[in-house]
Amino acid sequence: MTTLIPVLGDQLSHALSSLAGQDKATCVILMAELDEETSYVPHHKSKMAFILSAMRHHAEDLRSAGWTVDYVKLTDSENSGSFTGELARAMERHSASAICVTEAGEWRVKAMLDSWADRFDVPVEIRSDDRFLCDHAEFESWAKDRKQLRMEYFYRDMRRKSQLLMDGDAPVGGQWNFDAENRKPAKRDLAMPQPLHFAPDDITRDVIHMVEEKFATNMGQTAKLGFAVTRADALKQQAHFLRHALPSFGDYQDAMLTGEPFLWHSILSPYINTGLLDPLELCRAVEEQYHAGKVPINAAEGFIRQVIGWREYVRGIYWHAGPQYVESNALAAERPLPEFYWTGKTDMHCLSQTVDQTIAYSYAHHIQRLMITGNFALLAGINPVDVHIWYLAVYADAYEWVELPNSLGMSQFADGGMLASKPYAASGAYINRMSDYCSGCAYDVKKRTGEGACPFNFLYWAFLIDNEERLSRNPRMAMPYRTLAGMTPARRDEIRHDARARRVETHLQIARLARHARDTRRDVERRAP
Ligand code: FAD
Ligand code: DLZ
Ligand code: SF4
Repeated sequence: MTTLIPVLGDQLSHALSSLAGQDKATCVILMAELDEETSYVPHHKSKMAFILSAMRHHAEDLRSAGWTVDYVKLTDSENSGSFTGELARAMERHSASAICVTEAGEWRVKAMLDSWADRFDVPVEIRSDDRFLCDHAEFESWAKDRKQLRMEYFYRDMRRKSQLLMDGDAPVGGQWNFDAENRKPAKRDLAMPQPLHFAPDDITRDVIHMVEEKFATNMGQTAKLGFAVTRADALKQQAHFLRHALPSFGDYQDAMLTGEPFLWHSILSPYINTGLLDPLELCRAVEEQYHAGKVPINAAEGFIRQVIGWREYVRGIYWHAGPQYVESNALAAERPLPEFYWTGKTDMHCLSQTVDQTIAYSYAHHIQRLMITGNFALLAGINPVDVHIWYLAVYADAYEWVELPNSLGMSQFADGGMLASKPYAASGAYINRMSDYCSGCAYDVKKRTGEGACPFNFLYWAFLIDNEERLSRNPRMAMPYRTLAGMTPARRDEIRHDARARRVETHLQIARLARHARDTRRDVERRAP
């Protein structure tokens, strides 16, 4: 009587629900590197190397803990390339009489898991993923009968539920949210923390070699790969963050600086999302730092809000919205993604900085993703599916459940406001306020139109003009639409003219890799459940 337990690449937790209460003597854990997973989008090389190496290390950890692990490598000649195919082969190898698995993190894989009960003639148990504070039923009951789903109210419930930073029924510090204090621009500082760099061991070197060989044309440089690939090392980065970066995390959460990809961010999302770190354990450690007087409330609350607020909320939205969420395109944006998203070759300094560091590290922090690459795509009217595929491919922490609501919902407003109350659209003035990018740019951030004007400026106003019908009644857009109303028709024409010219240029930059993204999109659509 053998129970087969498939463990997916984002389920690298010892406390995974499918392992709970199992008898190690009668179970075999199945882990598999799969063509299907390495190719559903053109993943960044570092993202792939990180996940595959973390999987191999986790398999070793599980063996050390007494589990039997059957591990199939990408290069194994019999590898069928799919979860279902590998499960079928393993069922035979082990004469398994039952399957137990933790639910999948996305619709595509959920459909696969749901098909197993019919496909295999043994009982299939799918357990819920208890690494989240809020399960599907709880989110549905929170969302039910609400006219608007807003993160802030959801977050307060999660604070009450977890009792993080609570004083009885009241929030510690007398406020739920200290975000207003978290918008300071940063200055270069010699004492700026840098994340730990973990040198590749033999396992990681093998994986890097395979990735470089098999995925030579994918984006990225594995040479700079410094991610932790074990829980032990991820815990070191967690401790390093708590000590060195968390105290200023709040103040500089929205800041951007040339040549500084990490600032005071945690760089923990790849570890949280694969399961190497436990989000609640991390939040309790952050709370402890606050109670020990080592970090201010705006840092502790700001960080905890990202994790039990935003992270849980976007997951709730992903499952609530259903598999067709990916097709939303409320602003009817249809232009393809410019090539510079893959190469970094653009004279817009904010964009080249963000894309270059993405190529180097498979990392950009939230405001770079939202207000630089996301904002540009929004203003330029790029098709949200192309944008989604890009974000899913390029970041080491990207899985559809967390990436899609952030890119399609938060940054592109393609869901028409299900997730965000207004589009995160901004002109160059915002970027200039929050970064030092503009001083090293070919464009003039103060110029709105004409030769040398910052493209974010005329694209911003053109975006408002183009979407007037859809957005002008949104109370949160009242201010910019009042300004627009004060513009003469000639001024509007000038803005439109510049935006059109820039979009023609954008079109000319579309090339091979953007086509690849479109092909991948078709592939994703074809395989959608
Ligand atoms: P920190 O700034 O240190 O924040 C701490 C933690 O809070 C993060 O590790 C993460 O777990 C959580 N967090 C913060 N903001 C969010 C958010 N909006 N949604 C979910 N969790 C959040 N995050 C992903 O984990 N995977 C993605 O694929 C992803 N795609 C994104 C795409 C776009 C367009 C945008 C705007 C945001 C996206 N985010 C995504 C959210 C956020 O940008 C990253 O979580 C964050 O940059 C990770 O870096 P960090 O660990 O240094 O985060
Ligand atoms: C992202 C990823 C990659 C690149 N490769 C694998 C893999 O080879 N095997 C695997 O089990 N998981 C991989 N993953 C993570 C999966 O895509 C993730 O577990 C699913 O999206 C389920 O949510
Ligand atoms: Fe970006 Fe415009 Fe500033 Fe250049 S001037 S860095 S394009 S915001």
